[in-house]
Amino acid sequence: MARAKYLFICLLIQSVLDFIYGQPQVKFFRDDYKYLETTRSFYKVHTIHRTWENAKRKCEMEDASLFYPKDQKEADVVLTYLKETQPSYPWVFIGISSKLAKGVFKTIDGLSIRQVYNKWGPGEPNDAGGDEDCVILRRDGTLNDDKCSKIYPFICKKTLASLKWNEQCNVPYMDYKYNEALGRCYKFHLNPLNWKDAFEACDSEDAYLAIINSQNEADYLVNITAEAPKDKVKGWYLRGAVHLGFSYDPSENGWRTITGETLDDAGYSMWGNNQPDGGEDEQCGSMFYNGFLNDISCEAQRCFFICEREIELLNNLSQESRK
Ligand SMILES: *[C@@H]1O[C@H](CO)[C@@H](O)[C@H](O)[C@H]1NC(C)=O
Ligand SMILES: *[C@@H]1O[C@H](CO)[C@@H](O)[C@H](O)[C@H]1NC(C)=O
Ligand SMILES: [Ca+2]
Ligand SMILES: [Ca+2]
Ligand SMILES: [Ca+2]
Repeated sequence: MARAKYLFICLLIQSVLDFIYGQPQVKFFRDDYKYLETTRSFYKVHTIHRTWENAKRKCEMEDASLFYPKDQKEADVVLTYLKETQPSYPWVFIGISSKLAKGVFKTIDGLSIRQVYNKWGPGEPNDAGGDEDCVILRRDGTLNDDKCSKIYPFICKKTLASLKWNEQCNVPYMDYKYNEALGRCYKFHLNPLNWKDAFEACDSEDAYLAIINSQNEADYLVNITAEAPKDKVKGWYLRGAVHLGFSYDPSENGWRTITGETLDDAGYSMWGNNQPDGGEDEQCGSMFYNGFLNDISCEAQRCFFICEREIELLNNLSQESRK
């Protein structure tokens, strides 16, 4: 009896450890990426067309890379996926170019095209007009060199093997930081977006636009806002506020968190001077860098934002293992 109990506890601890340390087995990268078992990788078809260079950069921003097929098998499964999701796309940019040396086609990670999938279409590459340095993959599986400045759809790829698991926060992103006092993880996003896009960005990371539930949490958000290297981010965006997870709900005639609570019930409702002041033009929520709340436009203003994530599941498991 004692032995059986001992065995049971060992098994329980083992399964908890497997769960905690075996995280890369959890085949999750982001909500908007599709996992394909054949190649043990995640893919996202980007529907906003971009130049080759911008496509490459966009994938890097998502902690992924511009897709190119490594071999026939990968070309087949990804084209099948593309045709399922975007039946009308004739081709996509892929991560192969001859931008560095004319006529020498290399993958974005420096391999010669001969080491990967290199099934050119008839007569290609032809460097038409002397200006075709970026490669597209057509629906029929053939490659063509085309102008890098054209704007086409593209696919980003993340391999399961390259996925790093943030064990404290139980997410595959190392830039979520755990705050012990609050028992939560946060990420300060340094790419300015409007409120709606910021909401989506947090959601795709299995998190949500941060909700302030206490003065402590407000203080912490002010701290991470102060520490973020904001000055390095150039360009046009609204400085001085970060998007948070609340907005005006006309049906309730009041402000609600994205989980549906009033600000008072959530635990923090310190508005800035004269805020909210925007009326119908400002029906989404933000925080001034000093911690006071501000109403802000849902679409017109881009600014930084903070995502918050609970790590309930891991906490529950570690409580189990202590029993
Ligand atoms: C914020 O930073 C200050 C100064 O570094 C520190 O004393 C305080 O404990 C921090 N507050 C929170 C909630 O992290
Ligand atoms: C974790 O535990 C809390 C209460 O202890 C419970 O409300 C919650 O549903 C649990 N979460 C999961 C994912 O099991
Ligand atoms: Ca061509
Ligand atoms: Ca919170
Ligand atoms: Ca305002």
